[in-house]
Amino acid sequence: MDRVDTKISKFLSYVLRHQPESIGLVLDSEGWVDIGTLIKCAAKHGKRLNYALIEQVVATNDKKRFAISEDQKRIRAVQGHSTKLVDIGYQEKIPPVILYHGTATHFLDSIFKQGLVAGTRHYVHLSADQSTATKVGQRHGKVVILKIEAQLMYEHGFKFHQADNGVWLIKSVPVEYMRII
Ligand code: HQG
Repeated sequence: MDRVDTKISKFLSYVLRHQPESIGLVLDSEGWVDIGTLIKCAAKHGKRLNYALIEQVVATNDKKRFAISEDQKRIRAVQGHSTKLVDIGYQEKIPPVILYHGTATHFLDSIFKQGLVAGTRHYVHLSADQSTATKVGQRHGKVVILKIEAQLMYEHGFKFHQADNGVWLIKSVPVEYMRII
């Protein structure tokens, strides 16, 4: 992604995941919004977008954060939401034996008291591989990787989901299923 695309991706993340009301946008409960409406609302708030730019950002986005509907009319963020407007009905999915969570050392005391909690987002995000988890954790400080006993959790009745971009989602992870690598 070039610099312009990164700026657009950040803007789209903000309005499609967190603060749609900041530009007068209404998302449906699955997170979708009409692309024409998005372009109009963005323009009213000084952000010039057009369909081709949006399509390019969706196609080239490094983490495949967004999806365009089959009829090409609507767009949504595939995961990462905090807005209460959205509650995506993710399918349940059987996880691999192990998943990973990248975080920062300064969160560890709290994590080992409470377990992993979703915080402002709707889900705790887990990664299928350690290198992705490292990148996620580095955003917060000195990185530490937690190994999560996903299969065991699944056997114990925890529900796992996977967003279209591969990110694993779960509501929480109790302390007994994690250890530091
Ligand atoms: C931590 C990015 C204290 C948790 C990434 C994390 C990801 C606790 C932070 C996606 C805690 C939340 C999500 C507890 C969890 N006490 N801290 N009990 N439980 N935490 O950004 O997982 O670029 O909301 O470890 O790639 O870092 O936005 O979640 O460090 O996929 O597309 O609280 O965001 O994707 O931070 O990242 P975040 P995350 P995008």
